[in-house]
Amino acid sequence: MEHIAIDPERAKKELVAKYPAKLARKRAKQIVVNSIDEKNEVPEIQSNVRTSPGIITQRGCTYAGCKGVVLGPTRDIINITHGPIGCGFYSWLTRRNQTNPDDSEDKHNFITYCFSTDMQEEQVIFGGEKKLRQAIQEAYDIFKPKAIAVFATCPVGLIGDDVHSVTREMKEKLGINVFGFSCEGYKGVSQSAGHHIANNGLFTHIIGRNDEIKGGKYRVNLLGEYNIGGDAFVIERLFEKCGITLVSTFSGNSSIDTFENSHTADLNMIMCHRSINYVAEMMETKYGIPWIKVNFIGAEASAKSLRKIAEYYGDQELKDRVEQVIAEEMAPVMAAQEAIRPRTQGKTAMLFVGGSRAHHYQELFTELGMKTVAAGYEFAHRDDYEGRRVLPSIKIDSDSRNIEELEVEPDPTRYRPRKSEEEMAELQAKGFRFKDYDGMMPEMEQKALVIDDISHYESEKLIELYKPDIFCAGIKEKYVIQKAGVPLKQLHSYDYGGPYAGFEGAINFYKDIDRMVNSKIWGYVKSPWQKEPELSATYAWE
Ligand code: CFM
Repeated sequence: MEHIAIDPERAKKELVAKYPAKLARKRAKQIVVNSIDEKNEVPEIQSNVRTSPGIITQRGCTYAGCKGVVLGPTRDIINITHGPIGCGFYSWLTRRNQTNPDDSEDKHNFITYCFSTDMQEEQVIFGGEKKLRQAIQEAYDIFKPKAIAVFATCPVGLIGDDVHSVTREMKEKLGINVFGFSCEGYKGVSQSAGHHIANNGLFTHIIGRNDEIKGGKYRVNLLGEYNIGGDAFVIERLFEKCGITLVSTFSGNSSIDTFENSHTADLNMIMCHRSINYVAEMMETKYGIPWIKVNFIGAEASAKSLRKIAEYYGDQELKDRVEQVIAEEMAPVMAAQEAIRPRTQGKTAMLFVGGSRAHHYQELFTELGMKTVAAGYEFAHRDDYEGRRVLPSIKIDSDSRNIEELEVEPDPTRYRPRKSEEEMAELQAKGFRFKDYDGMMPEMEQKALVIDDISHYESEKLIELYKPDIFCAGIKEKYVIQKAGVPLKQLHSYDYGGPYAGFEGAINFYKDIDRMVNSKIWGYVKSPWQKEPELSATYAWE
């Protein structure tokens, strides 16, 4: 069966045909027809550059990446948004990161609260530091938290409030950990800048404050798993079954206590490379913890990742345990695949989401026998598309230079290589890869379309050209796409569904996708342009 209905080169031309010449030229660098050569290398794609004004982008802001994405899921830090109330309100519980306060002794859970300094005109004119100081004091008096974090929004940067001096002062005064983030929304081209700022803050203010070693023989951290829809709970159960101690997860179902001694783990595993690779890199330099890329989205990928951990430790007991767990978990997965695949085989999918999931979820579609005909990230960098091998050739532009790169040195007393050079070399000789990520494109089909920072207009055009069986994106796209008769699966929030991670998550996903792509309802949807005469207009530049 021919999955790609139209010539992707033609599709690419059509996507940019209506744009003014300069914009069309720019977008053409961000839209690539995939081609993989013998060395597994793929063409260059432009990414992590500013969105052109006038385009309706899927992207969010730097504050969203810092406060919402990386720090948001931690239950016992009080996160205060320093800014007008809207920034706090619209980032309040909009991401489905779940947490289990029963996991810690104090049962603190501040995720359900929305803390903001509610900046008014008066503060914008005369400065907001005084109000921030009061807000920190008030939050402390009411909740007695272990830590308070402050997040700067756009006006804070514009008027020059110094969140760092206020947090330093309050840390001294209250005797708890108080720290700030200069994550003003405009700081970068997307939320990606906010991830980096958050990583720097975690590393500077939290990681390494407690040297106590907890847990058994195999102690690991999971980085870049945010417990959307309960994914982290599934992965935690898996590790437990295998006898692996999860020292900390950054930052799904997490507590500040787990971050503080995360440097005692012996292996860092990265799920979402985009949002947290900086922490892994810095922990390796400072403490000597190696990192590997894993993926717990997809049953096959989950099995592969568990085997990778066992191989890292090289311990037969762990290897046997892992194989036993995989065998147990795989049985119901195979049964579900057998039942559902006849109904999903050969159908097509498109994924446009974030900086990681557009890649990982292709695994689940493959397991359903479905083809990904087009995919792209909102805000990822070239390494997430083309693999880390292109890192040396990425040009650092002024927007990236805006974000601080921390100078990290090996810790004089706590740096401890987890494996000797010989052991590392031996593992590598067997094909084990440290600090590596191949990116999305080498794993996609030849000729699939890869689109960075897709616009609303381009999404609609793609639907028209390809008529995929399912489109994966977020709430901003959902109803526009569904009005065109194509079901949309939200891959940020899971549409109130999930978990989708691990083996049991894979089964949930198969069932949800089966229901969506086989529903007859989409055939009855008439798009507005099918019902009413088309309105047309011309652009001023024509
Ligand atoms: Fe990483 Fe994420 Fe993602 Fe991301 Fe996000 Fe998210 Fe995402 Mo929404 S951290 S890059 S900034 S996997 S919130 S849990 S779903 S866009 S693909």
